[in-house]
Amino acid sequence: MPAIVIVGAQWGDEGKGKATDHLGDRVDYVVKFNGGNNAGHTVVIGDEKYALHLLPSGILTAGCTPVIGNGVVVDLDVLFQEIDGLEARGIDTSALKLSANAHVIADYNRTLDKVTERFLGSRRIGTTGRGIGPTYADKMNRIGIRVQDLFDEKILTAKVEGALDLKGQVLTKIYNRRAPSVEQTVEELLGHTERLAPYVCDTTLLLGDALDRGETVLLEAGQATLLDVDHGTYPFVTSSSATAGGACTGSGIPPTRIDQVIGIVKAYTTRVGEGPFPTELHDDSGEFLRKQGWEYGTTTGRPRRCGWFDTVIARYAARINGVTDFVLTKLDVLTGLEQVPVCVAYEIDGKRYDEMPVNQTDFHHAVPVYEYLPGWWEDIAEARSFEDLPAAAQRYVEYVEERAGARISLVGVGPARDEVVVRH
Ligand code: 2SA
Ligand code: GDP
Ligand code: MG
Repeated sequence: MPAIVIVGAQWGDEGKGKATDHLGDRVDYVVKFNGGNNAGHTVVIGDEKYALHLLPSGILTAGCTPVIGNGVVVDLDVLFQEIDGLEARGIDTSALKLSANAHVIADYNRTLDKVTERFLGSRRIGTTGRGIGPTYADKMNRIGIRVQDLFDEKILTAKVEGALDLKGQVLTKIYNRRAPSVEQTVEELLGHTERLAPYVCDTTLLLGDALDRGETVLLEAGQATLLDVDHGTYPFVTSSSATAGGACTGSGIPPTRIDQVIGIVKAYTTRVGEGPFPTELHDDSGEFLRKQGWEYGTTTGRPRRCGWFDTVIARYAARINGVTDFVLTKLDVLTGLEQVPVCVAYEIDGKRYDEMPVNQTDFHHAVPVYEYLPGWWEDIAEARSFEDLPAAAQRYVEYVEERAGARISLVGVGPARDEVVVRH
């Protein structure tokens, strides 16, 4: 099994961390290929709960090499805080590898992220405020700072000067904020160089060689399909490529080497931040899902918006990512409902849509068309085979599978590592 991609198939927080961890002992490398410390992946091992932001979930599996790919934006303070936090809990992080081409989140970009959101007011995106968008904008604008720049003070100074020429003006003249000096920024970044050195390498070469030896590489997406900068609900998206295509550009692994794409879907839907969400619930049912599923941001603690499962979105994600298998998580959260609505299509201005409308404005007006499936009351946390699930829960899984466009290989019935039903 050369290279496997894991992607979020909704708006994030589907349980990618747990799915990656589940595959952990069967893979040799786990690669984070997009995003940064906006991500929050939770892994529960026994009584221990880990919330990972910048480090790939594979860091928790002994013998697996965790890799931060070129497509990631790295906050160096957060990187070392996370490493120190895990080391203090007895996790060996020394195998970590970091791409020399990954971009670094500078202080001014964290500030810009926050002030831009305030400036946008009602048009805000609802970002995590971690400086992600401005750092990717610098990358595209060719004024970004890369990890390798930290090893040459002259180059670093020239790059920071170039970036601050532009961004310092924006901060002071538009947002009325104090811009940091070039010296201050350079000094702050250089402060990390010595500790950073052992981790930095050409990760494309490392991964290419590993694949040539027949080793298995798991590429783990941050965020999700509907938050992808190209395929998501733009502009209410993150600023990176969170879909399977992004796994190639963000790691340097070519498409021809990828042979499995696993889409993670939650048994219902959540979204954090602004933007359209057709099946969102504003009533007691939404509160029920938030409470039962403990739907609060892993990074910011924000309450997540909750709604029913949307098969239109699942089909879209299957198509955009070439999903070969779905993992359906949090089925246990639906226990105790009389009936479970599933969105099968949208009605937009009197017309039925079975696929995502191309026009974003239409998507904002989409009214879900629901089918209602019978619910179940039995506790399913102990189920380990499909037959252990109550008939209504089995029906729910099969119904979603029929409409989502790929088989459901694994079903999550609780947060812990072993709380899964393996189907294929
Ligand atoms: P950003 O900060 O520029 O990436 O924000 C842009 C949009 O992307 C959304 N986004 C996320 N959505 C779900 N989960 C994310 N990670 C954390 C989690 C979020 C948290 O695991 O819970 O703790 O709040 C994540 N990261 C980015 C974001 O909400 C914006 O809509
Ligand atoms: P990610 O960003 O996709 O990795 O997801 P998050 O970690 O942000 O959010 C998923 C949450 O659901 C975490 O708190 C997980 O521990 C939890 N979780 C994952 N799978 C299951 C499941 O099958 N059942 C339940 N009850 N919780 C789950
Ligand atoms: Mg998350």
